[in-house]
Amino acid sequence: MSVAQVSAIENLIKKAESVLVVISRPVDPDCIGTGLAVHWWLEQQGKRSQVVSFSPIPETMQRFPDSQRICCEQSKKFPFDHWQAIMLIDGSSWIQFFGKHWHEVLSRLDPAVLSNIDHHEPDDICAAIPDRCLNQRTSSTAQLFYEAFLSQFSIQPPAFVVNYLYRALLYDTRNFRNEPHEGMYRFAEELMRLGADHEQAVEVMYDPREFEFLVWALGKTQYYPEIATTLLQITAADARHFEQRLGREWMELDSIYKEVFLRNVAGYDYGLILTDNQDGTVKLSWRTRSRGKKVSIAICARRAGFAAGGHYNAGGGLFQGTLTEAKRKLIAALREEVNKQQSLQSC
Ligand SMILES: [Mn+2]
Repeated sequence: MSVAQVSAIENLIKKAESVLVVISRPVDPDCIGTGLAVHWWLEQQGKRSQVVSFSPIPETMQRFPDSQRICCEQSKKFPFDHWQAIMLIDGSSWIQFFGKHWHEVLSRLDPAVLSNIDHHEPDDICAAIPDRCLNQRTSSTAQLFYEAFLSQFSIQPPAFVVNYLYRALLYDTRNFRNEPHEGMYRFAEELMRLGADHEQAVEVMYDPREFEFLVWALGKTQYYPEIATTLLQITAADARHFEQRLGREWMELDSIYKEVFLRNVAGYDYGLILTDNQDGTVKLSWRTRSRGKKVSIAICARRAGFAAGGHYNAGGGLFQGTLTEAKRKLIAALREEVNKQQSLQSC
C-alpha cells in the first residue's frame, strides 16, 4: 500500500468540510459501489458529501441498489468551488471523469483539492497529482478503498455498504474469472463475514435488448484469423438503426456480446469494437484473452493514433477521424505487433 498517498488523501479529507465524490466513465458497478461506499464513509466523518457522475448513468445500472442517489451533472456548468475536496473514483484519466471538456474544467479547479483512488493503468491523473493519487493493481477500486481506508475505520460498515462493495468486486473480477489479484478472495471473505448477500449480488437480470444487440453483432463480426482478432464495426448508419430500435441507450447494451463472445472464441485472443460516434471521432473497446502472453491493445491503439487506456485485458480508446481510417490503422498496428511476437516465439 502507498502509505504516503493514503495519509495525504486522509489529510485532505480531514481538513475539508465538504467532499465531492466523482465516479468515472464507463459507469459500472465498481465506480458506483465504491462511490456510494466512500459517500457513506465521508458522512460518518461528519462531512457534507455528494456523489456525481458527469456522464449518463446507463439504464442497465439502475438496478444497482441506491444508484438513484448519484446525481448526473454536466461538468461544464458544475459549481466545483462549493467543494473543499474532490475524490475521483475508479478512473485514471481526466476525460473519464470530466468528459471531453476536461481541459476547461481543470482550468477552473484548484489541483490541491483533488485526489484519486483507482486500479487502472496509471495515466494523466497520476502524472498530475502523484502525491494524492492512490493507484494500485487490485481486483477492483472497491478492494483498494476497503483495504486502504474502510478496514481501518472506527465504524463497521453496515450490510448495505458491504453489498455495494461486494457487487463492485464481483463485477470487476467477472465473478473471479479475471486475473487473481492478491487479496481478492480475502476481501470477498471479509465482505461475506460482514453480511454480503451473495445470492442477490449474483442474480442475473439481462435487458432483452442486450440479446437483440448480441444477435445482430454476431452476424456483423469480422474475423482476422491470422492475427487472432475479431472486429465489430458499428457505422453511423448502424448507430442510427440502433437508436431507432433499441433507444438512445443502445451503446450500453453490448455487455453480453463482450462477455460471451469477445476473446472467448477458440483461436481468437483479441476482440475489438469500433463505433462511429458521428462527430468525427471513433470509439474503441477491446477485450484480450487473459491466459498466455498477449500483445497490448493499448500500445497498438496509441501507435495507430488513438488515445487509449484502461486495463491490459479490457480497455477503451478514442480516435479523431473516420471509421475506415481508424480500422485500417488499428489493424495494421495490431498486425505488426502480433507478427513481431509470433516471430519471437518461433525463435
Ligand atoms: Mn474498476
